[in-house]
Amino acid sequence: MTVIKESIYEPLTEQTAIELANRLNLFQEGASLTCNEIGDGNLNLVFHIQDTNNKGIIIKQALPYAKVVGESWPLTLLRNKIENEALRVHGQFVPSLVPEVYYTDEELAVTVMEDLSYLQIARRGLIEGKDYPLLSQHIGTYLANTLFFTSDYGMNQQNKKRLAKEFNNPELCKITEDLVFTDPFFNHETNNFEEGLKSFVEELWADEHLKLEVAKLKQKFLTAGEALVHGDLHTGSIFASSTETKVIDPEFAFYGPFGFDIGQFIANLLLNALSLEQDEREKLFNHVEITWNVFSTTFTSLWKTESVEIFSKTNGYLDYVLDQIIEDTIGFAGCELVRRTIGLAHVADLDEISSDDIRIHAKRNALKLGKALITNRKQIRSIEQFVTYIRGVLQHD
Ligand code: SR1
Ligand code: MG
Repeated sequence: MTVIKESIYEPLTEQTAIELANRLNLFQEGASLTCNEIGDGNLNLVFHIQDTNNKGIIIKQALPYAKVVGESWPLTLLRNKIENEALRVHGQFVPSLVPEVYYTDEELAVTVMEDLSYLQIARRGLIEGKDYPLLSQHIGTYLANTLFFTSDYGMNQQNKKRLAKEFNNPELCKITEDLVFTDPFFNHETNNFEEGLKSFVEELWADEHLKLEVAKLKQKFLTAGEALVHGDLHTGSIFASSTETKVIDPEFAFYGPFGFDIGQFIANLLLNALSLEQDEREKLFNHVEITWNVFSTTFTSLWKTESVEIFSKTNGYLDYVLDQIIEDTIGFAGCELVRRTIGLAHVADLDEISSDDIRIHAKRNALKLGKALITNRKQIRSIEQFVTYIRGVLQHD
């Protein structure tokens, strides 16, 4: 006889989230708790629970569908397990840059974690004009450590293969393959853009050279299992203050190319820069430079002191790897710029510009820059050249 195990999964409510918190004894017995559902992302429920002394926790729960679209887009609950595991693995290397996890429940697809509500989502803060002086230094450190130590340079080959299997994440990868690397470059129903962009978008769809370069970047995303990447490292996946940074939400984690997280983060800094006047953009360009410089110097020093790969000492090999990473970073950043402008899941940095003319102008710039980065990535050899190149593309706007 086959026994069919009934799933105990059901979406939490504010009341059942409090009941769960009570069962876990995370507050003093008898504490009076309040709960608000604060999830503003595309996929999950997020409950903020507090006692009367403002001690809090976060309960995050995956929904069995993509919230941004609705129940017509089913989505695996296993992403919650991927997220917990990625927080655990990355947390070994950068404990101060990820949230602490108190409890997980695979069947309920729930993660209970540290309350980060004293910080602000970096995207929102950047839109409000905050500087976050340590953001790029922290993210450069996060990227170098998480990428190096989960790669064949930083870990034993057998362990890496085992980890890569554990982080097989086909459904979430498919979302990125479609939404970042495919749909925006074709006339696809998931795209979403204003009438004022139509002629630019049609030009993009007709550009065979651009499409060939996107195909090469997609191939890299599909096949290069270089390191355990976060997989969705935009500024909405980062909590920040002037002194602290925490990377959250690694549910898209998988073994992918080194340059993917770096490119996504940099693209989201650039999307914020594009929402500003020319003379206000330098602080974002500065964050771009620092991110790369901290990443590459930290990666280099880990390579020199910690590498388990015998060829690491061979002259020219590190430079070859870093050259490849910067080229991929620039290309992936270009795809993310295009996708966040005309694809599914836009960014508030551009969408919240209230003047139609200014918004359309900023979005045209994002498309122009995205296309330029994708097609010219091989010509840009350093981060200084990269930022100079961006200024050049945008100088006549
Ligand atoms: C259907 S999911 C849309 C987007 O939300 C996530 O944050 C990822 O960026 C994904 O591409
Ligand atoms: Mg997310």
